[in-house]
Amino acid sequence: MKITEARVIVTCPGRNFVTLKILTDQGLSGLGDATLNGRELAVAAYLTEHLIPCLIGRDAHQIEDIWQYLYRGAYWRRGPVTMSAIAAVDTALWDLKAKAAGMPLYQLLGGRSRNGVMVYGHANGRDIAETADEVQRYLEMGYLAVRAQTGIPGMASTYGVSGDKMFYEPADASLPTENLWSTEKYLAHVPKLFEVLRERFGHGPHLLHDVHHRLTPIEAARLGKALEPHHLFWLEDATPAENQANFRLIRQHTVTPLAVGEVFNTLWDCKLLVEEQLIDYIRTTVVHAGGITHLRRIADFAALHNVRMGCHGATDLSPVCMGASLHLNTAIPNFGVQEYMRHTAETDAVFPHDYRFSNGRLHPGDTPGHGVDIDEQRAAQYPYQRAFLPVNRLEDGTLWNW
Ligand code: GCO
Ligand code: MG
Repeated sequence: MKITEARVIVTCPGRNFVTLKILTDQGLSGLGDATLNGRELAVAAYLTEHLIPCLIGRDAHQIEDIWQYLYRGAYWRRGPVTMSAIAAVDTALWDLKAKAAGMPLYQLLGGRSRNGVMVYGHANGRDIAETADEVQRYLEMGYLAVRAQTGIPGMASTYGVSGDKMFYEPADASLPTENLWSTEKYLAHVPKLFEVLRERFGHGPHLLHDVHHRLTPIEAARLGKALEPHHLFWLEDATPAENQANFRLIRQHTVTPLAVGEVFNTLWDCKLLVEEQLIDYIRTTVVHAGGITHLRRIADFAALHNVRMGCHGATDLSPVCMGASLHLNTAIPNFGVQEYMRHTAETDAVFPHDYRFSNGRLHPGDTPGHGVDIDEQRAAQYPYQRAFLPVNRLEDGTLWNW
């Protein structure tokens, strides 16, 4: 099955998405997500200028060899732009192989290990009462796991809280907006949120929280300890993880489970975290960590160390990534949970897909491939619009982690 053509489709049905479509001499085509929030055109150019010319004429079945060619062969390794572009090629090739085999992708990855993929939704409110009402709304929709974020008294904005509820979108301006951050106000408030949630909903539902990289290791340890009575499913990105050894300090102080990795691109970014069992869930994704081929390698390595997968699934990862992720999550032994921020109706119409939500779980369909398509005519109606994620400053003006 020879690759005859490949093209990059950039579309903005409410937010930007970059999609790679690979075509073959057998008349089959495959799709891969290449979206990198706020840096979309860098990945599009990497694909168009540097990867697609190397793909034409190759055998689409040689997924591993093509992966190695694009990774080792580039000499310059890793990084979000490179790995998202490689991921798009890899995902499209797995889609093609599964279509050629006439099977849903999870069959090629080892078959079903479970009946559905548990997902968590995002509840957010301006204050604790509003967040608690939002958690209730998710539980009524059948969710088994909910992430809860709340506004902090004395702070104009904080990560994860917005006027939009179901379709929250952080990339909100054509230049980065500037937010202000106070660690002390945040640390004083968040444990109260989970106290209220456990009082109201009991210990049945899984509750999660995302710190979004804003604490130092010792502050993260303090928060983890304060949250212990409320039994979180996980505390996410408690501190930045460029220095993986930072997590040793958090781990020494708390048994609150830890999740990290949505900004990681390769196994090397999480090797120490996994090997030393400093985390419980690894959040790398199909699109940002080198596709199905590399994410499966991360999942297998994690399985050896009792770390489970908890893939990132914000709205800036397209339905193509979600479809592929669901197939992997269906097959691997060490699945934990999948994040699920719902896409808007406009996005769903551009990317028709066969996965379905029921009873707190997403279910991949049985159409051959990963089950997600693109309506190119519809996509063409939504031209690219530059959009940035915000930046964050401490109250004295120091630039901080957003
Ligand atoms: C999450 C994430 C996202 C990111 C976003 C950045 O846990 O869902 O932290 O909301 O902020 O993906 O592009
Ligand atoms: Mg996160």
